[in-house]
Amino acid sequence: MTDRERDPEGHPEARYITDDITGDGVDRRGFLTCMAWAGTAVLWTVAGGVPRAVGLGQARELLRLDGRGGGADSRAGGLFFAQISDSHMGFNKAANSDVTATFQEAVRRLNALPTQPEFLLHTGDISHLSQAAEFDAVDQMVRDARTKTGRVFYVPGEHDVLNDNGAQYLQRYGKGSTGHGWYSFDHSGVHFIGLVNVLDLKPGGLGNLGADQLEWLERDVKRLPSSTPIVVFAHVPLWAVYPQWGWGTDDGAQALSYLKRFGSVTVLNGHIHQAIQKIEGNMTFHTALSTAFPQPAPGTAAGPGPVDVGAERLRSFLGISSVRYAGHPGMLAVVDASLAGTPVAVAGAGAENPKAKARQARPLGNDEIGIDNFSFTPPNRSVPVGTTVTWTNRDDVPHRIGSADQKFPLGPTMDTDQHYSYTFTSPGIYKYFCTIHPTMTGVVTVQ
Ligand code: CU1
Repeated sequence: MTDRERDPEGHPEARYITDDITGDGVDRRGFLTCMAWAGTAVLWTVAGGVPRAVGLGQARELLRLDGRGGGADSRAGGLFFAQISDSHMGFNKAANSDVTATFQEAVRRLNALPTQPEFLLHTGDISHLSQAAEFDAVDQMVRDARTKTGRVFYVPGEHDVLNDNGAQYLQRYGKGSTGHGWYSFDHSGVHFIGLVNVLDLKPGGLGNLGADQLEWLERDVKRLPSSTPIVVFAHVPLWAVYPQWGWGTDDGAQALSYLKRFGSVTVLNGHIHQAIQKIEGNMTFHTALSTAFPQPAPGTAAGPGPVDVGAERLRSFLGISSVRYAGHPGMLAVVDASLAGTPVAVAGAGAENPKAKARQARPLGNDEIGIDNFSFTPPNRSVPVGTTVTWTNRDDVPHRIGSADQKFPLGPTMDTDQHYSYTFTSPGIYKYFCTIHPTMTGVVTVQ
């Protein structure tokens, strides 16, 4: 890590990345990695491309979040909506043994907002294991969320398309969408675009949109005047948050290139379970908190994955976002609120998961490959012809073994402590990857 901590405005927790850590040429100056100060939330305003953080007290004044009405809101015909993400219904590990309760709390928080949102966006990982009962539970609970239109707009996360290439997701949530479930709609003069970047993932790659979706996107925005405010939402960040952990989208830059001419573009993502914001020109990028469990700040742990912060602290890591357009050119605001009503917390260095650690400490069998902290232990294995190799998932999230060049059958989705075995009967080099987290790669050499 070459990011240095500095304190731009006297906020001790503010941390900016000042150097380009990934070498992909993306300017990361001003990439804010922590928004954990200023009451329950931080609000950003953008004027002339210069981000300005204001405390919640000022935010209330500025954006009338106190619900007293009038003011900037009605004068400008503003739009207010809320984002919820990564509910992981069905998850029941140490990091959160009751994701139902925290989801219900998120709904209560939404219902307690001083202004009723027009609608909700859910940016994916609705379920943890793509089970029908998990989707049903969220569908049931989300009905209690009060919005002006009663609508919830979804995009899938990788956990929602685990076993069927997204067929079930599409059947449940994809009405009126194109391809694997992408779509756009207009509301209050804002053009919303829901993208799918969790399917057809390539070995060693990141999130993926694919040629069909890119073509559709280019066509979708062609007819719009550049003054149209745009909101793009997708599960995996469309920008390179931390590619080492798969937190980015391979062809995200191409998608964003179609939006460069627009005066106001807001990009909303989930997936990383923490609020990270970046502002680049007319584009604002923002990732949402999860309602289920936190994940570590980029590079502060052996890998991504659920962090057990203890039941007492959990709710300060979880939350919802609300987004408001005040209608002024270039002015927009995303506010994160934790379920605890306290400052949003970030799991930093030293964050760990004792149960996963203990599981991963077990010595591996002779022909066993461990899956620990989103990597293979060991990543390269040589075995004699006829060996049955067994992969064991020792993480708190599901993984799935796929051959990089279709030389052996796709394994099942493995939850914690589940296995996949395959007997290699001819010599060769067998490259494989996790089809859910494609940055995870390994090789079995059969001699
Ligand atoms: Cu994986």
